[in-house]
Amino acid sequence: MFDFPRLEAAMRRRVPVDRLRHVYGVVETALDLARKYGGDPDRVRAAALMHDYAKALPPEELLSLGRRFGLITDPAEEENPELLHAPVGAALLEEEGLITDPEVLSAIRWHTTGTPGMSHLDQIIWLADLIEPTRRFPGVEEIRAAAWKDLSLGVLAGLDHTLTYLIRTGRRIHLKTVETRNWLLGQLQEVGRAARAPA
Ligand code: DGI
Ligand code: FE
Ligand code: FE
Repeated sequence: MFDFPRLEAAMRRRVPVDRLRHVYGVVETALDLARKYGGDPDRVRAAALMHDYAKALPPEELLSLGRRFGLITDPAEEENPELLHAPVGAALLEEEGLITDPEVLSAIRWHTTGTPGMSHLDQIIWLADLIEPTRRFPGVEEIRAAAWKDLSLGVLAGLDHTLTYLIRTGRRIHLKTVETRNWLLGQLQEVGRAARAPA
């Protein structure tokens, strides 16, 4: 279903070697998560391998491609065009005929902000991107621990970390990041998997 040698060659053309180390970390972690929580290994591998396809594009090019594909949805993208590497990457992969599978394209498209209603595969890729072995930042161990307890609790811990980081560093928050966090919190509270601490 996926031509992996062709996909790897396309990644090597577009993405520098240090970023490829992260990419292969995401592949391994995403496959580990899929072994624990389920998921089609070929789709998981394809989405993980290609998720940062547009990461090396300069900001002006991300913005112009974002405009061409109609992917600008939030002022945060003008302030930080790097946010567009996820949806632009998915659009380029589709246009170039490298990935046609809608589930894989969705996981790539939403791998930075998430989206309310994100699928199981979307969640595996979002989380693997944050916790793969080369990621080292304060708090990553807590997110890893949550990830191996419960996939969605891991994503929630990751979103909380990202939101806290964005506030601490004075950045604009993309509306999708907030919407995804609130959606996931609602889902988890509904089934009693997330508890609300007293104020
Ligand atoms: O591409 P990666 O570095 O592997 O990881 P990623 O696709 O998750 O991108 C991470 C970057 O995205 C990081 O610099 C924080 C930024 N980011 C994520 N959510 C938001 C955001 N930046 C802004 N301004 N607003 C967001 O909501
Ligand atoms: Fe990324
Ligand atoms: Fe990444």
